[in-house]
Amino acid sequence: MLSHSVEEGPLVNRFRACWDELAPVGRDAGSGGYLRYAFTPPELRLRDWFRDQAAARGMALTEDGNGNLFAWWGDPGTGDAGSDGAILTGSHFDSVPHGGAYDGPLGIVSAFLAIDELRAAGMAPARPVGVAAFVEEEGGRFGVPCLGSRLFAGAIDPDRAAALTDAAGTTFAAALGRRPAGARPDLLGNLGGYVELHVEQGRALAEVGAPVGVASAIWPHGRWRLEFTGEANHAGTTRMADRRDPMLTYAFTVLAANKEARLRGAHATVGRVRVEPNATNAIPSRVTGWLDARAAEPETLTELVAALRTKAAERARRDGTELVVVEESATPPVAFDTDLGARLARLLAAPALPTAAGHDAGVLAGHVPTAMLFVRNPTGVSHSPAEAAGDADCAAGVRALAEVLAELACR
Ligand code: HGY
Ligand code: MN
Ligand code: MN
Ligand code: MN
Repeated sequence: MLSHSVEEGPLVNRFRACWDELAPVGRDAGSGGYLRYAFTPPELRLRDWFRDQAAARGMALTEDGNGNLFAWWGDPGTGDAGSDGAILTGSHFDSVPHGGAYDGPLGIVSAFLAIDELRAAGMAPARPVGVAAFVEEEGGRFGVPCLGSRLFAGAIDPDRAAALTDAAGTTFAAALGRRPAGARPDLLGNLGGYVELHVEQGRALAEVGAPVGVASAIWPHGRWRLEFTGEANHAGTTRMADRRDPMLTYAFTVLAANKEARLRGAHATVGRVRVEPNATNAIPSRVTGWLDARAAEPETLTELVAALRTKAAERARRDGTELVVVEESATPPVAFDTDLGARLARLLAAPALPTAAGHDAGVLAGHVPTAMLFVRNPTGVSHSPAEAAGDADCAAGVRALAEVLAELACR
């Protein structure tokens, strides 16, 4: 059993050395946030870093034809290994625009360092241990979150994924360089569990004074594209009574989303909008907004979105505009494997906490026993340059992940 007394100093220094390598990759000098979109130069650089880390450890590297990378400690078997299957850990490299440094990469760096800790403690894998880098977790380039893990798990049609486009019209298939392979039951069937380490995207651990926590659940959540269509016209010569201005209906809908969410203790955000033709002196022809809505219970989420659609449709009629709502992605409630979660909470003497953030673990949880570890974030802020995690807490996260991998996969 890996001793708890792994000295902070050397492990913190190893973490910091790793972290300093990645810190400049994709960092925006202006905001201090990260621009790491799938298959763009910064993310490709991180993929190279992943391959180098695997090679430096003599770990076999596999790719699944969907853009996901896997590095293996122990021979990655194939076929249905059932509960004795491989244990996978890891996370994602991509970021939201100007996102934080830790959301994603922390899970991958911690996985490699945890394997180093296990090897240094003289351990060997009784079951293959894999490190995953799942592509397009944020949906920041192609619009569907957890795209890589959804493809891997067969949770999205590969043809739909292939045709997704970025702002420049490049398809996912073009960026990937092939039609995505889609579901990989040969790999998935070989997994006996998935444990993802992630920076906490909130302040619960800071408030209870714990460096590491275990996830108990992920709130159901989804994304809806709201297309408001009106009539383009001159901003100066068009009388107010003659307008069919979609910006009005859009603005009303954003305020209504906020109100309806607060009424239900749910979360609703419209953080992304596109205006056409987007001219100061032209009434828009169309305004497209993306709703991100989440709630602790699926019924609450369904009710929130239904109420919003009704209110927005009524307002559209009043404004003489049209509204089309398209669900772009939906994530049902994720209940992590309770036995595994309880086992890890006991093993680590760590608190269990729910999250409203989506993760690749939320996708894998539908297929293999899955758990998540969180590392304290003193600011509690995420999807922002203000996201933070202390080196000592990150080292504690590495140690915790090493304990978990020792417990689940080593002898
Ligand atoms: O959006 C999310 O919840 C996650 O950070 N991708
Ligand atoms: Mn994120
Ligand atoms: Mn993340
Ligand atoms: Mn003019």
